[in-house]
Order: sequence, then structure tokens, then C-alpha cells
Amino acid sequence: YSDALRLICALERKCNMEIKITLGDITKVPADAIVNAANPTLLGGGGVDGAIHAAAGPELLAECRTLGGCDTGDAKITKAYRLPAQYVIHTPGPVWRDGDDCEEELLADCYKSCLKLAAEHGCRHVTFPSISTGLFRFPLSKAAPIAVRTIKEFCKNKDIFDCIEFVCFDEKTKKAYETALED
Ligand code: AR6
Repeated sequence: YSDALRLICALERKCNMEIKITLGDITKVPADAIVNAANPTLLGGGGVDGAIHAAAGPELLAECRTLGGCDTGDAKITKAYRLPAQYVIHTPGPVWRDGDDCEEELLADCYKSCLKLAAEHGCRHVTFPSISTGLFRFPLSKAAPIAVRTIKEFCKNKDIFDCIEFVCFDEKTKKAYETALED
């Protein structure tokens, strides 16, 4: 009887993962891991990267200096220092050029690489910014469906996460992710 109950609980958990879309500053949202839309140097920059480094404090940059950079589409993990999280997962998204330079595949790779690292570190609540759609100019209407689809595919029929949350910095971004989630 208890085995059956455990199985039901496990099955329910599998279906229970929530993809949440919120408006706000990702540095203020508690999570197990916060994803940073970085660049291949991992040495900071503007946008969400600048905000994450500013909120985490100088120890984050010091740890990032030891990592030797990161390829586009790949990800590396550090501690989160003063951020309300255990880890920061840094991923350099693709710079949008004309769409013929594997930008879409590379963006999907970013989400996969981050989810893989988060899972390996036991993170159940992960927050994402809208990778590449700021300074890297990836069109939002293309980026949001890629992000949502990649997360759904990665998590399908698995009990890895409780909540994957997109923390959007403006209404337009929030709307794009909501539309992608509805489709
Ligand atoms: N919380 C949540 N989202 C934010 C925040 C924040 N505090 N600040 C900005 N955004 P971007 P990219 C949103 O430019 O396009 C850096 O210099 C922003 O409105 O931060 O991947 C890196 O070092 C947009 O929706 O990242 C790289 O050189 C989204 O985050 C380069 O920018 C992504 O915008 C990466 O460019």
C-alpha cells in the first residue's frame, strides 16, 4: 500500500513542475539557482549580467576569473554570494546576426546547458532572464518559444524541478513568454 502511495506521489510530482512567468528584477527573486545571460569572458558586462554582479558583490567576479570563460551555448556554475540563491549559472547566449549562424540552436543549447547544471546541483527552483534578447538583439518573438519549448522538452516526464521561472524585466518580454507558454 505504501509503495503504491509513493508511486502516485512520484507520478504527481512529475506533472507538478510549474513554468512561471513573472515581472521583476531577477536579482531580487529567491531561487536555488539564478541564470545569468553572460558573455564568453564571464567577466561581467551590462544588462542583467551587470545587475547580477552588482548585487552578488565582488566575490562573484573573483570566482568567474578562475573559470577561463565559457563558449556560447555552454554554461558554468558559481556560488551566488549576496544574491538570494545558492548558485549562479552563467551562460553566454548567441548574438543575433541574420539567423543563419545557428543562433536558434545555440539559444536552445543555453537553456539545456543551464538545466543540466541545475539538475546536477540539485536545484529545484531555477530563475531565467530572457537570454540574448537585450544587448545581443535576438528577436523576442523567436527567443521566447525556443526557451519555453526547450524547457518543456528537457523536463518532460521527469521529476527534476519544482519551478522554472522566467523573470522578465518589462511587460513586452513578459507578454512574449506568456504567449509562448500558451501555444
Ligand atoms: N532582471 C531581469 N531581467 C533583466 C535585468 C534584471 N535585473 N536586467 C536586464 N534584464 P541582456 P543579452 C533583461 O542585455 O541580450 C551583457 O553585457 C533585459 O531587459 O542583459 O543576453 C553581457 O555581459 C532583457 O530582456 O542580455 C553580454 O555581453 C534580458 O534581460 C550581453 O549583455 C537580456 O538582456 C548579453 O546580452
